[in-house]
Order: sequence, then structure tokens, then C-alpha cells
Amino acid sequence: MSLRTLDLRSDTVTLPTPGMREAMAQAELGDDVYGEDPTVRSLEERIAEVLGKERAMFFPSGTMANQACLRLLTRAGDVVLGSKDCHIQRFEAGAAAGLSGLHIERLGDEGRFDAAQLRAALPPDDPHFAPASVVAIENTHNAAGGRVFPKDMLDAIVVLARERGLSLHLDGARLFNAAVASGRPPAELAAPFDTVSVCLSKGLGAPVGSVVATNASRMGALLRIRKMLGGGMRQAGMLAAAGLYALEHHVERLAKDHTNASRLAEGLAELGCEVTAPETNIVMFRVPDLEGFLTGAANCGVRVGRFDATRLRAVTHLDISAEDIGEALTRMKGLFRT
Ligand code: TLP
Repeated sequence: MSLRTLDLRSDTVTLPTPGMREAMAQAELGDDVYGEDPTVRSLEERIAEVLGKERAMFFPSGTMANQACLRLLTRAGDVVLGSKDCHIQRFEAGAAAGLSGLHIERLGDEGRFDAAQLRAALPPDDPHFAPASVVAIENTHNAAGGRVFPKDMLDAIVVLARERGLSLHLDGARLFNAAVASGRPPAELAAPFDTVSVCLSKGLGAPVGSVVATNASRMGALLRIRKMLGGGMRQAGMLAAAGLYALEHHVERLAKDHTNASRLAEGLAELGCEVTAPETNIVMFRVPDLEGFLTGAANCGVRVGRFDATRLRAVTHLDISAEDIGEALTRMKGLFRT
């Protein structure tokens, strides 16, 4: 009997559950480019409510959602101030530069930066310098191993950003993980931001989709940008239904993913890996031979991801149970036996 592959490369690999597929099949549909898909409307209203914003808009991906927000808040030639290794700079195929003419300055370390670092990076009011227009925060922070952005640091950044007339964007691809881990409601985490993107297709387990929440006054411009980027979808209610189902059934359970990630991290450390303790569902670790480990793990039916030149990443999710974590660790034990 062949072993079931335990896929820990990302929380994007989940397949829709039977309940989610049923909700998708039953969704009431219309042409959303005409604004006539009732299920998309419901999802947008629900997200706006959960994030405490006036309105929300459905997008096909987190990348498009983030880039539409940056486009909305900037002019070509502007500087966006983000964290080191932020997704908008590192993993979105150069879109900020390619599509909107933006330069992203990366501050701090381990997914966070403070107001002093922001202040030091702000360009002077001098025509030699590109103007800064947006501060972008990623919460949780992917490259930092799913870390939650600390409240005190954020509060001080928000004060400074407002003083200087900068907009604030939140890449909240995993905002619900941050909410569950910190015990703070998503609306509270989203409150300081002008635009917030959240993903339905990461920890929440939907197959496709992200949503941007913002003020009603920005919706017209955002709609035009979404269209320009090719993100106007037609009977998208089938996808929105998956998102609505996920919001209903898959938020509280994220705590299980966090527990599983902690257990995985402990186990990997016991096996001899150098592990960063996870705050949510992402485990970053180092081994002496990255390639050897990846191949060895794949050969025993465990898939982890190569994150960069020195780190591997394992992400827990809806399709990985506590038993699967034990099983993955048992299978990987052999990798260190030489
Ligand atoms: N992240 C993916 C990869 O692109 C690295 C993953 O497997 O984690 N913001 C953050 C913080 C993300 O982690 C991601 C996806 C996105 C945005 C983009 O979402 P999609 O993949 O829907 O464009």
C-alpha cells in the first residue's frame, strides 16, 4: 500500500472539504463584472463586517489584492516602506515595480520594524528623493515564520505614518492566524489600515480567493484597478461560496494548526534540525544539507518547501492532523540516521 503524502509545503495546498464543495455547488450566481453575483456580494459584506471596514472587494489572488492596494495608494515613482523579506517585494514577481513603478524599501528584521527604523528610512522633503507614500505591514509574516506583528510596535508606526501623511496597507494573507494566535479580533488588527487584504486560500482552506477591505470612497478606483489587472470575474460566486463556508467553519480551528506547528517544531528540533519556534502555523528550520533533506523527505512521503538559501519551511493546515504530524516526524527520523 502506498503511503499518503503529507504535504507541508504550504497552507495553500488544501483541497476543498465535502461541505465546502457542497456550498460551492449550491451557490447562487450572477455576472460579477455587472455586480450581479449575490454570493460574491455576501462574501464582500461579510468580510467588511469581520474586518470592521465599510466595504470589501473579492480578488482572485493575494498577489493581485496586494498589488491593487499599492496601486490605489501610490503614484509611479513612490517608495513603499515594508518589512525585510515582505511578500509584496519578494514573492510577487516584481509587480510593484513592474506594474506600478514603485520601489519597496525593506526595514528591520524578522518581519518587524519599529517607528525609529521607519523614521530613519523616511526620505527628506527634497527633490532628489522619491517620496514615500505607504507603510506596508505583513501580519502574520511569512518569511519570519508566521510571526504576529507586535501591537506596541504597530501603534507607534501608525502614529508616525499618520503624522507624515502616509497611507497604511496590511498584507493580511494570514490575518486570521494572527487573530487566533493573539486572541484579538480581526477588526482590531485591521483597524489602523487604509487597505487590508486577506486570503481565503491559505489557512482558511478555500481553493481560490482574497478580499480587500477599505473605505467606501476608495471602491470606484479599486474596481477600475482590479479590472485593469484582469481580476474582474464572472460567476465567481462558486468561489465566494467557498470563502463564506471557510469563514464560518475554518477560523477557530486555526488554533489546531498552531498547536500542530509547535509539535512539529519540537519534533524537528529533537531530530537535530535548527528550528525557529513558531507563533502560528509556519515552521522555519535549517539542516546541514538542504537538498539532501528535501529529497530524503520527499522519498519518505513528506513534502516540505525550500524557502531560501538556508531555510526550509513546513506549514500546517486543514489537511494535516495531529496524527499526521507524529507520522511525518516518524518518517523523517530516518533522514538523520547515517
Ligand atoms: N504565499 C505563498 C507563496 O507565495 C510564498 C505561500 O506559500 O506562503 N501575502 C502573503 C503573506 C503570502 O504568504 C502570500 C502567498 C500572498 C500574499 C499571495 O497570495 P497568492 O498566492 O494568493 O497570490
